[in-house]
This record gives sequence, structure tokens and C-alpha cells, in this order.
Amino acid sequence: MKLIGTLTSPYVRKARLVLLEKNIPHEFVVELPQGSLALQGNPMGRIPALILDDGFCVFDSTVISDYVDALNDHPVLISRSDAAARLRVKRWEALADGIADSAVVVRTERMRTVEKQDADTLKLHNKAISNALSYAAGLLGSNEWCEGESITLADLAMTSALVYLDLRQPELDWRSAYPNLSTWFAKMCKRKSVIAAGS
Ligand SMILES: N[C@@H](CCC(=O)N[C@@H](CS)C(=O)NCC(=O)O)C(=O)O
Repeated sequence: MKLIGTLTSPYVRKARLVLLEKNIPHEFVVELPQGSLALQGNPMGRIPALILDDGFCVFDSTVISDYVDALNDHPVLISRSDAAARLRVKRWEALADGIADSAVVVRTERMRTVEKQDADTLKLHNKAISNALSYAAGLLGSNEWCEGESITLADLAMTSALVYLDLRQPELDWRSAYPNLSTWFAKMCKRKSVIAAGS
């Protein structure tokens, strides 16, 4: 299978981390959104796109993560037997993707000339990011993992969102505000998969 995407997209990183954590053989093809491979299989031309060996294209990152997790049990990243645990993991994923969504909007807005930037849009999405970080820190508490007793998709999705936030908003000092999140993130950043996916 081939994963199509860029090195910086938080959604692509999440899909890559799932593939790497589960040791699924794949080729990572670096391509911008609307590139030819992404467009071949995904009518929106968005990344990530996962192209299976028979040509079937899987999108978006949530569907890719769900599919790849089902390929083996080493480790199980989204619970199969406990509906409540599954719900909690998927909600963490929505929270992480929400941070990424708002960070992408802020980044897009900031790429405009200052006169063309929309202050209300920036305010709305920066507030969403800070609320989501505070919520995540509260949920994590003193736990070792975002959900349960071992790594799950929740940890991988949050890691992807925070790597992206550090890249695009390095001025945001979320580590001082949320030391528990900072400690957990530092541990995640030492994982082989996270190192392999780069920053
Ligand atoms: N909800 C999607 C979001 C994917 C997404 O927006 N990807 C961006 C790159 S960060 C993209 O392809 N943008 C280009 C476009 O929409 O044309 C997912 O989780 O995969």
C-alpha cells in the first residue's frame, strides 16, 4: 500500500504513525494536496490518501486509521470489545483533529497579507485551540496515556496535532500552561514511530 501526503500535514502524520506503530509495510509518497496520485483516488484531492495494492483509495485520516488498526492486533489502537473505550478514543481523535483544523485555518489566514487577514477568524480559531488544549490537559490529568493503560489512537492523534502546532505556532507556550501535557508529549516524541515520521 502507498500513503500519499506531505511531511507537515497533521492528518498525514496521524495516518503514518498508525502504520508505523503497527508495523504495516507501506510506501510513503510525498505529494502535495491536489497532486496526481491523491486526485486519482480521492475526488477532493486531499491528503492523506491510502492507496491499497488493488488500487482502492482510502480517505480521510480517520477512515485510514480505523482501517489500518483493524489489520492486526499489535497493538490494538481503537478498542474492539469495549464500546465506551472506543468512543473515548474516537473523541480524543476528534479533539486532536479539531486542534489541527483550527491550526490549519490560522496558518492559512496568516499567509495572507496583514490587511487581508480576518481578525475574527483568527480569534475564533485561536480560542478553539486554547480551549481544546485546556480540555485535553484536563482529560489527561496524571494518566500515562490519553486513554486506558497503553498507547491508543488518541495518543497518536494528539501527538500529530501538537507537532503541527509547534511547527506553525512555535510562539504558543502551551507547555508552561499544561505541564502534564508537556511531559506526556515529551515521552511520545521519543517513540520510534514519532522520530521516524520527523517533525
Ligand atoms: N479531515 C481530513 C482533512 C484532510 C486535509 O484537510 N488535508 C489537507 C492537508 S493538511 C489538504 O489536503 N488540504 C488541501 C485541500 O483541501 O485541497 C483528514 O482527516 O484526512
